[in-house]
Amino acid sequence: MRIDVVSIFPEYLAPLELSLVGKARTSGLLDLRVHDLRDWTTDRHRTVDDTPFGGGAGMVMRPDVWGTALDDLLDDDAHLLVPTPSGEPFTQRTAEALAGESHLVLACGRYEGIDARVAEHYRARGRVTELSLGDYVLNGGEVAALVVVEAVARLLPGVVGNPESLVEESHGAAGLLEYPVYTKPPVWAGLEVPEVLLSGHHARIARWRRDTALERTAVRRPDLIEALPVDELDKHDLSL
Ligand code: 6GU
Repeated sequence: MRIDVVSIFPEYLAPLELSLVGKARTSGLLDLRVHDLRDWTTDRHRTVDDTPFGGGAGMVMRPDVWGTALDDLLDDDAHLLVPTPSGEPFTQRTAEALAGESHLVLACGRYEGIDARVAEHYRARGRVTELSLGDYVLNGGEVAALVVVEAVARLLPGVVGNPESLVEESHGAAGLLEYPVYTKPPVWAGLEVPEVLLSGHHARIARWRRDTALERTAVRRPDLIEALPVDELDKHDLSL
């Protein structure tokens, strides 16, 4: 997969050299390039923003600079992603869909955002998705780009060493939060690991994990319980 990230703060994307994503890059599984938007400016001050038409606080990113950059980076296969708090929710389902793409281009806005004509223009020419991480405001799209790249890259074949670790996690196919996990020592700070996990009884362990996942999801994310297809609940689930 190829990913291009465009930002006026390319240094913000430095963590993408670390850990799993960094390894995916050096091993050739991921061709990730970070670009400085100001490289596409032509004026002496390398201007990327201006005051909003209609008035109001803050500055808006100019469409002409973004247009030059995106014309260079977008090809017929590319999917343009624009992180913005007014975008559609970015979820594990979004990450799964994006992991099947061959080329993503992430346009990181700052200030009050990017002139709306940029998304409109490229939507008429190819695929464009404006994405939001959640209901809060960040200073720019860079942190969201880190999130999107990491969530997508770990789904690419070969990036996560043991693909089984992708199976039973929160927001996976079960639609539940993950069950709590424990390791050694069996007693820590006076707290014991739940006895069933030491029992070696695989069916009881599976049942306990399902029950705790359901309980925790009901308390923390009742919206996810509401969204569960009733036919995916078994008799024991319904007794909880
Ligand atoms: Cl994608 N961008 C910004 N600037 N703020 C956000 C966001 C994105 N998602 C949640 N808040």
